[in-house]
Amino acid sequence: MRWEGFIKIVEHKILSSNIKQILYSLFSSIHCSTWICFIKEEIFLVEIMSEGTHLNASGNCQNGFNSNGNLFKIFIGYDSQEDVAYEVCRYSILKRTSIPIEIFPIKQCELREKGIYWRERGKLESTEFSFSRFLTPYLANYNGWAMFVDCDFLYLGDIKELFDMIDEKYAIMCVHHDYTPKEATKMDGAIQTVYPRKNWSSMVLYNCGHPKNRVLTPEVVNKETGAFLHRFQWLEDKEIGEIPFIWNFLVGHNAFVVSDPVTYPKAIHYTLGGPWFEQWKDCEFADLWLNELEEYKKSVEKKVK
Ligand SMILES: [Mn+2]
Repeated sequence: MRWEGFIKIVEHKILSSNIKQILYSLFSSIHCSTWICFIKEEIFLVEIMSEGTHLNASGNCQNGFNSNGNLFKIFIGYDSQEDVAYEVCRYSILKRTSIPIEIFPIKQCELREKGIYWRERGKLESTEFSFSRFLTPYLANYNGWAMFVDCDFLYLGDIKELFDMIDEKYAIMCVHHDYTPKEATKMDGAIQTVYPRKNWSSMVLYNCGHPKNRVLTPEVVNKETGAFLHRFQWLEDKEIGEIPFIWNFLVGHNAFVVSDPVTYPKAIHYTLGGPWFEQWKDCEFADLWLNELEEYKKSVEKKVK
């Protein structure tokens, strides 16, 4: 069979994991620029392009495939209080990605059932994924690069741009906020704490295969302090790469300067609470999130029909 030109099939099919594995190994072995999105057992987008392949700056990632041949995994922190935020965040990523990705929610109840997560929820934990997020390298089998992101994000940019920034010399990469929140409380009254590297852990590219990240075993994630984990104390400063702030644009903290278009967010982070909460329905960039919600709802209706 010969693929020519540009074929774009938008499909929504349930695949068994066997078929998924076969398809995946086929495409990855012939190294054509075939872009597939698998979400769990669903394949819903296939794009085949004849144009050349892409190498990122470090030269080891092709067409969004990790150097280990796996798809780029994205873990989104899931909170049962903010289910709709998760859905819209996921939708906003999938809609704009031009590389193959897999998205998984980090659900505390599932991790508890599997015996991977057992720590008691502390008073200072404002979400269900406050600590479970640090299981990202473990959940990715300490293999390749994977991203963690909070559910209170709205993506306006293509994940490929983030993926292309990956630099193998780092153990993790994230936005280095210089951030002291002015607000005493966040969302529905949870206490806001202030600490160095606040908000750095809300969106992180993890080099899961980096030896230093082996530290993040379930045992460590379940017992270590918030300071150790959120400040990345298992790493040296030089092992933490930097990503431009527009990829973790903090509503209420970062500013878009009209005269400077590069300050426009690629990923909006509604860190104080987003429009899915009544009290934040008029916050900055609320309209963008609400529009995305409408689009997401329509896409669900279409699937049902
Ligand atoms: Mn957040």
